[in-house]
Amino acid sequence: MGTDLAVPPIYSPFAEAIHPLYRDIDQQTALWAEKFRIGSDELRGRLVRHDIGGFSARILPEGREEVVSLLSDFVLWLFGVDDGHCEEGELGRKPGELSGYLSRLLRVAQNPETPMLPDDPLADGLRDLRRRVDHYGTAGQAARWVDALREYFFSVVWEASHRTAGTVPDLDDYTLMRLYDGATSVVLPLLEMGYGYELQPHERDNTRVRAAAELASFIITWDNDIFSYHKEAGGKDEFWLNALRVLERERGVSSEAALDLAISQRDRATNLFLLLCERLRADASPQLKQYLDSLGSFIRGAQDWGITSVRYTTPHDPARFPDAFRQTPVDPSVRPLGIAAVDWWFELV
Ligand code: 3E9
Ligand code: MG
Ligand code: MG
Ligand code: MG
Ligand code: MG
Ligand code: MG
Repeated sequence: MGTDLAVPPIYSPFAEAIHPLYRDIDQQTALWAEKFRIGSDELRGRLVRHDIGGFSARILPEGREEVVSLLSDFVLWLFGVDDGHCEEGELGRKPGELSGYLSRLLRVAQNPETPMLPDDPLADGLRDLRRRVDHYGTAGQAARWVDALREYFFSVVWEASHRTAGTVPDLDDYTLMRLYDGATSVVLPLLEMGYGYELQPHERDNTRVRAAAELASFIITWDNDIFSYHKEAGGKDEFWLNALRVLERERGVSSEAALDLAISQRDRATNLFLLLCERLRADASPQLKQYLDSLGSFIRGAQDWGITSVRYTTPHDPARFPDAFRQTPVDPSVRPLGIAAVDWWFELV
């Protein structure tokens, strides 16, 4: 059974929006998962009920339908890796073998024609995803996508080493790992492809733009840790990583107090994100403005999906969730988080 921790309404200044074809997209993703036989039959049966199509339709509410569909299939594929191999599978406790398998998958993403991993459903699904990334994106965006997959894979190997040793990282390490192991950075190239533009490298790699993207990852994964706490604390596995659990251990506090701390941290990150975006918009290209809007849609989409998907509400053992969001932060400050890896964000404004 999950915990009884009650999650209060959290602060979201972003508008709710969803692509009108969300139902079709969700159904197509179920067919795609079946065609490629992603995950075990049991895992796939669960994943296709999680409204991943609705999640993707919220991330790209006015995006090109084919790219929303590509994103939806890709997110399901990511859960095939994250649930299927890392959190619920044997490789999650064998970091060396996991890194070998993920390196082979990465080669398939990079060179889909490579005759590696024959008859591996995740590899076959990845070949299909790569073909569509090539079709809807540029060569540069495809390369960014492969690079982002590498950083996600690298972080889940780190996670697997903690799982193997049964150790919970400190807040500094957890925050750094979480920027990547929530698979948020792999979605970023699809934000561009969804609206058919390509950011110039000097825009995308600008320190403040990168900070805005990292802040979005932080907010999305901290919110996920808040909304998935019930599922994760109640799961079969004794080992699970979550910001609340890290805070409970590091500060020696109750889960209620850890929730308050996590909310203060994600509020401060949200305040800073808004401030940074406002300053960036002052002299941004239309493409950069769209990108910043998409980061907001990604944050809001993850929030709406987080409080509604049965993945997190777990109707057989209901999580105590809010049914709406707050218009004002509980913590209105932009005080640095005191987390070594990310405090530089707060020096940018
Ligand atoms: C998220 O962390 C794991 C990713 C692989 C999920 C795929 C989702 C995205 C790419 C979009 C980002 C969305 C998030 C972080 C929800 P975790 O804690 O293992 O996810 P879980 O659903 O199990 O709580
Ligand atoms: Mg579904
Ligand atoms: Mg995970
Ligand atoms: Mg998980
Ligand atoms: Mg192309
Ligand atoms: Mg989670």
